[in-house]
Amino acid sequence: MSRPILYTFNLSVWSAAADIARIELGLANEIQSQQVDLIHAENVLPAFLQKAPHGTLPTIIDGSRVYGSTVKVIEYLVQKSGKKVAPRTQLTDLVHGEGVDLGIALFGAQTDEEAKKKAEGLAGFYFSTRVQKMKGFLALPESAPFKAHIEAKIVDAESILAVYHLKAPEEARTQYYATSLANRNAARAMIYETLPSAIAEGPFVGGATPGEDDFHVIAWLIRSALVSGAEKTEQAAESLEKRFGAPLPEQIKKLLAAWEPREGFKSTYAEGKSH
Ligand SMILES: N[C@@H](CCC(=O)N[C@@H](CS)C(=O)NCC(=O)O)C(=O)O
Repeated sequence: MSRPILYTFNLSVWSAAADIARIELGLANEIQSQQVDLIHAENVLPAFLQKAPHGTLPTIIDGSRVYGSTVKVIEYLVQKSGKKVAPRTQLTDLVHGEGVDLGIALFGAQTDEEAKKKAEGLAGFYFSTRVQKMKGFLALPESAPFKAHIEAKIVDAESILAVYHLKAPEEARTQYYATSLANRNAARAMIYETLPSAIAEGPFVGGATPGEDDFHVIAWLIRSALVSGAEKTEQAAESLEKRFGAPLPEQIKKLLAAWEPREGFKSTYAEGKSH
């Protein structure tokens, strides 16, 4: 029988949670990892959607079974490893919550000026490349069953590009900026209140070693640090403090420090680069 495959992308935040877990749980040989390039919209290729109709990363395919969300993927990895890992709590749902969505954190803007900068930067490149690719996929006969799915993705990406290029109506831009600001405030509350109060003895949420929550939490934290300007993971604490204007809670500093030397963390954030 073929080995299970974990589909991930080395710039995707939720893929990072699964990549870290795969290594930390000792499954490097048991589960193959395969890259799906999100910049080139490979998750919307009909060949991928045939296997994984939800079309998001991470995804695990094991025989006829498809695990199509980060929660399901990590739960699967924990079970597969047979290791004793602290089970996930409500915290996992909280870091996946809409209010602290990392897409909004990364692609958001709070003013016209910021939106224009996004248009010229990686975010603008990301969405325009994807739109171009997805329009190409629509022309493929094998895309027919996925037409509605692909069209909806194009509409989403184009609406963000319209904000970036200040072509969206003022009302839509104001709404986008307000959502981005609310996201920033919710992220602050997560880092300064929710996460520290969920850590008991530490350094991990799960205790002395990472629990199921930890794989989700560390990926969320490193992405939040990247949004704060931390290109390297070692800059995470400093850049979060700068962005939020307050010293980080000790629990968060200790959590970040405890992850740095771990194999799953080092292999996922290769050369110490955040994503
Ligand atoms: N709630 C989902 C979100 C997964 C998700 O949105 N993944 C992103 C990458 S971090 C993705 O696949 N984006 C591409 C897309 O939506 O087209 C989960 O936890 O699995």
